[in-house]
Amino acid sequence: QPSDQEWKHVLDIWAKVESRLPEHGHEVIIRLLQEHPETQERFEKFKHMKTADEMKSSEEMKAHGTKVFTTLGKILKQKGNHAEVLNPLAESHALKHKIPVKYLEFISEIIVKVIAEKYPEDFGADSQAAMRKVLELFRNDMASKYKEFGFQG
Ligand code: CLN
Repeated sequence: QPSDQEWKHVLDIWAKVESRLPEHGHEVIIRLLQEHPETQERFEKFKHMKTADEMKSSEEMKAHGTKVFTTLGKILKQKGNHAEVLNPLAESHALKHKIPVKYLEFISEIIVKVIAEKYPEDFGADSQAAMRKVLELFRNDMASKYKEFGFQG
């Protein structure tokens, strides 16, 4: 379990992320689809897109990035007591969207990378490690819900 200090690192950097949440969420989605093209196939509404420029100018993709980051922020702020937000997310990602846990690992790494690029002064090694740990907790809890739903992920 992450310590109080680790949660503080995570929530301090997240407060900065929130100053430009739609932009950062959008960028994470674009980078995910570019670096892991297999993830693009899971999105009916994005799989036809061919170039990064098309993705950058897509308001629909920005809206999706906003949704993802808003939900992630809600989860982080629960400091581990996140079942109420996480359970419905696990259900939709397992049963409806069929998202392997591996893809959650992909997006976690990209989240850390993008934040590190945007806030190099405020997201040092300790904060990065704390964010990785908290995202791992999120994935582990998603994975155990997946099992309950009978999705191997
Ligand atoms: Fe996701 C929809 C939050 C990672 C694929 N995702 C949603 C919705 C979120 C949300 C809120 C709308 C409500 C719902 O369906 O439920 N996603 C998150 C969060 C994370 C996340 C938070 C992790 C930080 N999602 C993922 C990926 C995966 C994926 C691991 C593929 C690559 S990243 N998510 C989807 C898809 C939808 C969705 C396919 C449905 C999109 C649509 O057609 O509207």
